[in-house]
Amino acid sequence: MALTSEDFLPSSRHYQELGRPGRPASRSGISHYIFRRQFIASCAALAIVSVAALALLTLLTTPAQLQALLTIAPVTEVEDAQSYLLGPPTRSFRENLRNDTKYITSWLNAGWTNDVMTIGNLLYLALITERIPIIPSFIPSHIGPEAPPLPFGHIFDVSRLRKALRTPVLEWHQIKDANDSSLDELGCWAVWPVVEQGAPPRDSFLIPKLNLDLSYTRAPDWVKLTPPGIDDKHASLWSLARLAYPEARESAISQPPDPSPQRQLAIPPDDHLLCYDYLYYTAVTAAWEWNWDYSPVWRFVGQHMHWNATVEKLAEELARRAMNVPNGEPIPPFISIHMRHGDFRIYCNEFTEDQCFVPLPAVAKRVAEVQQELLDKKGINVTRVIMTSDERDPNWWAEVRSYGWNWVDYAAERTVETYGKWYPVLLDAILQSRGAGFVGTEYSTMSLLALRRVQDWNDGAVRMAKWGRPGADDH
Ligand SMILES: Nc1nc2c(ncn2[C@@H]2O[C@H](COP(=O)(O)OP(=O)(O)O)[C@@H](O)[C@H]2O)c(=O)[nH]1
Ligand SMILES: *[C@@H]1O[C@H](CO)[C@@H](O)[C@H](O)[C@H]1NC(C)=O
Ligand SMILES: *[C@@H]1O[C@H](CO)[C@@H](O)[C@H](O)[C@H]1NC(C)=O
Ligand SMILES: *[C@@H]1O[C@H](CO)[C@@H](O)[C@H](O)[C@H]1NC(C)=O
Ligand SMILES: *[C@@H]1O[C@H](CO)[C@@H](O)[C@H](O)[C@H]1NC(C)=O
Repeated sequence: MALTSEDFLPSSRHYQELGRPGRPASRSGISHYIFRRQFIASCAALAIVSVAALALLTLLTTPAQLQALLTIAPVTEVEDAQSYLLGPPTRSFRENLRNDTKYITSWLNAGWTNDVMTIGNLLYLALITERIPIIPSFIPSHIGPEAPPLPFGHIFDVSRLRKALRTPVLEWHQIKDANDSSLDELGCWAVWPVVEQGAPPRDSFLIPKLNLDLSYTRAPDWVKLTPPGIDDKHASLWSLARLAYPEARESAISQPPDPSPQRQLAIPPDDHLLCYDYLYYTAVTAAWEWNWDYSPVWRFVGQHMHWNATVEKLAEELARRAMNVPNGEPIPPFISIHMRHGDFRIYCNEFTEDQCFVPLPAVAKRVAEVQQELLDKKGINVTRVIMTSDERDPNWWAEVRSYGWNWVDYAAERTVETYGKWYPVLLDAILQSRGAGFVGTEYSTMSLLALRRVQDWNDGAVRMAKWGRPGADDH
């Protein structure tokens, strides 16, 4: 979801030291996890001793016998998410939580990329609070409300993420059966009323979908990232983490909880399943932190959120067809572009769209810069270009064609009919991330994440084009 214009202005204030999330190490499910790791390590040690013993046996056995003995499956890390729950999805989420494990969750309420970042923030908070994250499904906003919720693991590779973060990662649909559910009451912290003065707790379509009756307690004022009086909506992730521990929690519960909308229950914030209304506007050191390469959430979480291989394969097929690359031939390196139009029109003020959005000649200039940088730094001559955009005007796309650039024609591919309404945006995000270079649209988080991915995953050359008035990108 688009932000208001002033939301775009990054704050230059840095109030806290840069934090590093500790390796999870506590009682609760994470120690359970570590216990399992130690157990596995012991097994591995045992296996090594056994192999050594086997080496001695070589003197006594035939090569064929030895071969058979050595091809026993290797010891691998246990990654069964279910072991952090009591079983398959239950009617009430509480029936499924382990009593020796602490969890953390939050909700979503924006465009898809904003929601991806919110989940990144939630995972970072899970690391620094030593709790097991329960990730909500994505809910549609820009793509139409009739699209079903999209599970996180459908688009991201959860098992790879879990290994990189060294912590279990759970999803709501694994815990509560959305088809056969009972109303669950839950006490949560309300952060939004603190940072957005006077606002109610941030709502989310997820609440009715998960059949929850939430009672909110206003978080203390000290969760705000910047001092009172500074107009900024961000909460500090490390301050929010304080609420996960008894001492800060005790003193923070000063106000009575608001009654829940359905059963009118006033419930203090849950400590078993810690929950916050909304974590999009959060940061460690400074507002709009994902804008910079040092972003702690990007470094410790976001960069490990790789694509689900099934969807990534589909994106590769589409890229191949878009660039007319025959099957069997490798996909040549390309420069990806994201030109964000759509609801960004509301920021154009008195300017017409032609005057406001990045004109294609300016985009072409950025593409040429990226090409030159790739040639200088890596000695590769990247001539292929793939455009992605939410623009629907066929005249604009015809102009794109005149530059010799390609794009995926989702209508011709019948992508929505075959895979559903989520897929064009998911596939476009994957295509953007696969560029050897990338040109994005300033202030778009979809562009921002593509930039981070191309920079860090592909060691690519990246540019953001400016817009909002005639000549905005002149340089
Ligand atoms: N398929 C497709 N959808 C887009 C594109 N750009 C924007 N959208 C849609 O508009 C939404 C924008 O919201 P968000 O992802 O939060 O990014 P932001 O608003 O640009 O910061 C996306 O999630 C898509 O639904 C694009 O290039 N391709
Ligand atoms: C925790 O749950 C286990 C079963 O899952 C049960 O045996 C045990 O009594 C419970 N402990 C507490 C303190 O409730
Ligand atoms: C990718 O998503 C599919 C569902 O489309 C799922 O079955 C599969 O397990 C996921 N793969 C990974 C590695 O998460
Ligand atoms: C819920 O119902 C839908 C459609 O009937 C089905 O596809 C889905 O697998 C069900 N989910 C669970 C958790 O049983
Ligand atoms: C890059 O490739 C294009 C098309 O093949 C060619 O016209 C151009 O001269 C090449 N540039 C360099 C620097 O090699």
